[in-house]
Amino acid sequence: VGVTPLHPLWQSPLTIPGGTRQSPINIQWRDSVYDPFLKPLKISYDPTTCLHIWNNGYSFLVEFDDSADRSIIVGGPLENQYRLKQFHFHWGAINEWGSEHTVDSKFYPAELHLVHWNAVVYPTFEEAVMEGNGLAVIGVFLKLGAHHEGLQMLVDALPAIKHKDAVIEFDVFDPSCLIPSCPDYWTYAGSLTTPPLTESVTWIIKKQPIEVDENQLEAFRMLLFTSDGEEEKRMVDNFRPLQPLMNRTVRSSFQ
Ligand code: BO1
Ligand code: ZN
Repeated sequence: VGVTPLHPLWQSPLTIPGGTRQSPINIQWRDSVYDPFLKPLKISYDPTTCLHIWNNGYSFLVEFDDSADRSIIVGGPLENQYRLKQFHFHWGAINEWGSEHTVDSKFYPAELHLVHWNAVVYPTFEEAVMEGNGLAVIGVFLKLGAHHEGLQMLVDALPAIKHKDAVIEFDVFDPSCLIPSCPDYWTYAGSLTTPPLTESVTWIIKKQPIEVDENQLEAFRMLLFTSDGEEEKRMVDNFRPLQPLMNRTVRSSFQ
């Protein structure tokens, strides 16, 4: 009685013993260090590698065919090219919070994660997840503002995947429409923000947020954590708490 039940995903450990590069973090703008050697991030996505959209009981994921180098990123802080595997979002019950990362302790109402893996060095995504340079995730903040035409393509699909484990075909989508035009980013060495929480992620956090409207955020909040037939629980507040920076530097691509 009076105890918040733990989401099934978090029945595995909440922390990694001895973890030194956990995510998410607060990005303190004044403490980030401009690195003039950081290259611009080059994004090249093939819209036909998009496969489907599904409710995995924690977020909604749009997954891509990653069997070849068709949707890739290169440059930025990365030494190799990385392949797009999936993207998903984290969001709050209300507009005052919902993002995983914060900037100067400010939360945004939602955050997009585009998850890529290092197929130059590792044979599979599962192997890349275990290695320090295995993954690269682009983070994009969502703020309240204008209607987002590209996001609406996804929003229109959400009623069909309201329940956990629902999946529908979604075979053409170019996620570059969700990435802000400003090239500026922060980068740091971190981890996955859900179990297995492995310290395998080069985070690339875009400085400029994208604007979405209230109806679009409300559509996210209509999704359910629960399967068809279970007592309905709204999918909201699916973000991990902030983690200590420890002995890390956040670098910026801009002055
Ligand atoms: S995140 O971007 O740090 N929020 C994040 C967190 C967890 C995963 C990915 C990104 N987990 C991985 C699992 C794999 C699974 C894949 C699904 O997501 O470790 O087992 O195949 O795309
Ligand atoms: Zn995420």
